[in-house]
Amino acid sequence: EKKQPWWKTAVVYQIYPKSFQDSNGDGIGDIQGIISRLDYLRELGVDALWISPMYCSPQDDNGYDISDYRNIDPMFGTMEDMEELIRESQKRDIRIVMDLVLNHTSDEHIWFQEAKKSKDNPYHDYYVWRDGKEGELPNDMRAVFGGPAWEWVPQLGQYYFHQFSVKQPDLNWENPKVRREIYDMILWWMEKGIGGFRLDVIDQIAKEPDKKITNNGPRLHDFLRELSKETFQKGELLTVGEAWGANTQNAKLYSNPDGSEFSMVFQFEHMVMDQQEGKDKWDLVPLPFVKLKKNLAKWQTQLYGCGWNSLFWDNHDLPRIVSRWGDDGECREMSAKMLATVLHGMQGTPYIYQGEELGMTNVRFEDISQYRDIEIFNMYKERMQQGYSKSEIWESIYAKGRDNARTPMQWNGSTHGGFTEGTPWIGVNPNYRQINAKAERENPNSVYHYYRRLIQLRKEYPVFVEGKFELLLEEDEQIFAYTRTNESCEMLVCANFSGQNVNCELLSEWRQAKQLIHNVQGKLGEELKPYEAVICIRE
Ligand code: TEU
Ligand code: CA
Repeated sequence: EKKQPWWKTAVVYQIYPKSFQDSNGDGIGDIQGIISRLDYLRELGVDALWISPMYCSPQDDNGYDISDYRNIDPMFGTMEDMEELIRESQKRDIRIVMDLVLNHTSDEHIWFQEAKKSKDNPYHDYYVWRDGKEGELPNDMRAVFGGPAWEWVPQLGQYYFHQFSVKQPDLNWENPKVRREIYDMILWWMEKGIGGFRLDVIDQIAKEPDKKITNNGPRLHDFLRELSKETFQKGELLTVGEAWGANTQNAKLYSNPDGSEFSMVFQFEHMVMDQQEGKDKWDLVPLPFVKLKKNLAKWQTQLYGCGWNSLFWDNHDLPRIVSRWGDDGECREMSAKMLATVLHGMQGTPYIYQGEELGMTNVRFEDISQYRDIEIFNMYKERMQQGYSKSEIWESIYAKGRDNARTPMQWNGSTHGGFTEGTPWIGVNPNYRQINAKAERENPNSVYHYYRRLIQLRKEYPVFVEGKFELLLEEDEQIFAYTRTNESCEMLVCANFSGQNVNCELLSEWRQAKQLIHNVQGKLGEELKPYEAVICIRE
């Protein structure tokens, strides 16, 4: 029998390097900064670090616009620093998962610089071009960050296609030479001892703009199988595709246990539920809680035995979960622990986004100039022109702006939260004096120690990894409860997702069971307190 791949028992921690730890006072997080915090991460107990892109980049989209895949941006350090990070992590049994952006490059990448010189340049066909006339776009497709998806290049009399910013031209995956370049680059990183890859917007590589197809193009899974075979399958890697277009059907291909594509996929069905259907993420509606539970349950049951889930609430594109679906005021600690409990109790590989383990919150800057994200700027401009009210736009930014997740990591109560001795590239959340890693580590009842315990439990009890999932109290408007079961035990995860006391009959059956973790001191009562959460087990 094949032994279980390491990533099935792993917990991954995501680092947004620009905002994690600055080591040289320039206000920007860097590789030496990460190295200096490895002991913290080791203490937390995580097995792998997914680090957002650190390759050379003009930083139009914070590194998701790569100008050289084989070099580290000087802002983050050198290749020697990177190799040191890999070695130092290995010493602590932590693997490095790199972010790979393969759908597009920066317009400053040498391939694009060449490509736009002439139509017969050998690199021209590395990108997606259409003939046309100035002002007459090939079609009306829009870019994710606003504006048309086509950009005119006068000297060629052609448009290039970009699903993201103008400075992120799409690569042409139809061209076998492009694919080969990418495979060689990946193999080169694998030789350096990389433990895995997160593949940015991977469901968008097989675009067919003439048919207005962006994600899930007809050739997508052929491309992915080839990619995997030529690269990942030569190692024991954790690979996770980011796919906003994933559903439970295609997720079984992405995460096929035969290893033909990836280890797992990031899917977002549960992340778009608090927006108006058919509209943008900025168009807010309250979270439909019952729908959320049923959706997560669907992923748990449909992938059981034939796929693998990634479990996450947060990343660098999403608001802070405690502000989003918990209560970042009075019940901040309780609700942060509750959210962690229901997530880490499920089957899959859990991801923790930097600061989530401290219960870090969204930020409310007062002036647009304090923000840094291109997506926020473009939305602000567009919606101002479209006549939205200022207050409506600000509520959207406060609720969903990507900079909520990108303010610096809060290490301690000193100036700028211990993130930098200089001026941070984006402001620190003013609540760093209360919420920071030092305070959390010193307090045994903190969110941080609760996360540590959850991570340990996953290592101690195989039922976390293999147990079958069953949703209980499906229609309940406040309680999120489910069991996980294997041959030797049954485990209950039960949480109050609301700020009210709620009666919970279920608990009487479990009162004698062993409590593995509980965010309230003492025994289980008849009712759950606001955001109370517990995991118990019967062996
Ligand atoms: O994000 C994919 C993506 O589609 C996002 O732009 C998403 O729609 C948006 O953030 C929701 O607000 C990935 C990266 O995670 C993101 O940081 C990059 O900007 C994007 O790809 C382009 O590379
Ligand atoms: Ca720095």
